[in-house]
Amino acid sequence: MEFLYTAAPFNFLGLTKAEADFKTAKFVVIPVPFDATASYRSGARFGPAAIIEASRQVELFDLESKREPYEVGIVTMDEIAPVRGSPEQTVQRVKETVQEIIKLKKIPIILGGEHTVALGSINAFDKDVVVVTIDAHADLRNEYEGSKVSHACIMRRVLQSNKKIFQLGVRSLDKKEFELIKKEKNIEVAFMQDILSKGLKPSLKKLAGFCKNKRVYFSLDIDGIDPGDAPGTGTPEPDGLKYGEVLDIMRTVTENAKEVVGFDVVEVAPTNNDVITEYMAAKLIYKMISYIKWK
Ligand SMILES: [Mn+2]
Repeated sequence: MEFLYTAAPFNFLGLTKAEADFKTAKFVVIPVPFDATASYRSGARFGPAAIIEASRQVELFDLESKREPYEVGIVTMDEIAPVRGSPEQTVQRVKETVQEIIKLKKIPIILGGEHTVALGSINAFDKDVVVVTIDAHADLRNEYEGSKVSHACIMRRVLQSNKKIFQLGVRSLDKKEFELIKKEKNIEVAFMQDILSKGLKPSLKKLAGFCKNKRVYFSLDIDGIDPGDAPGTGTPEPDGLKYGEVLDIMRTVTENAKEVVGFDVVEVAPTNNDVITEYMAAKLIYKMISYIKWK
């Protein structure tokens, strides 16, 4: 039964049972509170709950589309239990869950958690799916702190699974990663220094070509955004993208892709001082849902 005086339910957007029905939902939000390999400030395990809490404050009416995108059907799953101390097993759990979701022809939305969890989601798809990622870091190390399944290695693992990658906003990487980018044909990078000097437009043009008629998976590491605008993250690199530029990127992806098969928002590590980052993450997820629905 429904009681009087209850607040919005604790799910993405605070939807009622009738509004968030698994059977009819097109989008499935999958929280993965995992941050075992964080190398600087940890706390991404608190990201999913903070994003869900913030999402309950997001206005359901979207001024850009003049519609209420939640009507497409969005349901939030219970959190995936991470295997603490085993990124490999955690990644496997995410992969198996996402495989079930895509069998049902629904679109998974992963809430991280550290970037490693996105590997499970990406691995659930065949190699024809291409990956677009926003990130301050290249994440192309072969190994980091003794592990091959670490937040610093995830795009290297994606590359090894023969998927093509387009990265935007990269401004921190080591020499080997830089050299790999130069010689590897399956990876294209819009470095932040080029975006700052030439504007975003030339990169959007390349991105449009990359996505054209492809099935695309989109991975948003929140640290790709300027840390002045999104301070709640583990490795805040200066001089990042603006919120509006991320919207431009998401529009370019959805307008050119044949289909967006899934996406994630990772590396939100809430601070004790503000709710800016988790609220921005919640809004970006809702905007992405809207773009996919009405592309
Ligand atoms: Mn990053």
